[in-house]
Amino acid sequence: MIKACIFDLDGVIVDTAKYHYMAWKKLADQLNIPFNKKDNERLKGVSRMKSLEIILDLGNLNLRHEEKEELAQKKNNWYVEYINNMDKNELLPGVEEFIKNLKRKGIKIAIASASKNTKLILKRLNLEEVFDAVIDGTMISNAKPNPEIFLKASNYLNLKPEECVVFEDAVAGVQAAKRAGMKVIGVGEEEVLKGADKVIKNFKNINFTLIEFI
Ligand code: G16
Ligand code: MG
Repeated sequence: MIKACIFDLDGVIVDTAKYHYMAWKKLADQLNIPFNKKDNERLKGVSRMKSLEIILDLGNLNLRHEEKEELAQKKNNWYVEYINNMDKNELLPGVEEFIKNLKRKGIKIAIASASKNTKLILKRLNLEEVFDAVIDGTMISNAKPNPEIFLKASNYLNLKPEECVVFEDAVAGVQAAKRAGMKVIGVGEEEVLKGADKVIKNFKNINFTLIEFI
């Protein structure tokens, strides 16, 4: 029986992907590296440093660790500026209602996000107090597709992996959830999220039966 829903943040609860893209694009332009929306798809669910390495690869640029740290920091400063202007209106369609519904039914809810800015984002969305567990990029040593983040979440909730269902928009996240032994509902395109047990476009008109019969 499903007792908890574990949500990825970027791309599931809120569309921060567009702000990540704006900040990475600004950095890529400064470095004269061609970078477009299609390249950006490869950055979803991936850590900050790994994202930078993908961009540097596109420009065949090899930098020292300290230089990379500096660039990652620069990108993050721009990103934080963007998300500081974000509010509840940027929640993805149907999310708030779905979460309320789960709470009413006594289902635990958690966040498992690679982002080190998770706390700030939840604050901007007025959702700091809503989740029973928040596991973010500052609390893990292995990024998705490693299952660590999801296992930490179920552990924190005192539940077995098979009692949890994960909502993910990234391929790496779907793999991580599967490796954790959890059911996964993909949020996005069916062709992209093939490994998921089920795929939904978004949370509009989605109700509790979705997790009851998975
Ligand atoms: C998110 C995004 C990624 C981003 C990562 C790290 O993960 O999908 O694109 O690179 O967080 O973010 P930050 O630079 O804020 O630490 P998720 O797991 O919420 O999809
Ligand atoms: Mg995501």
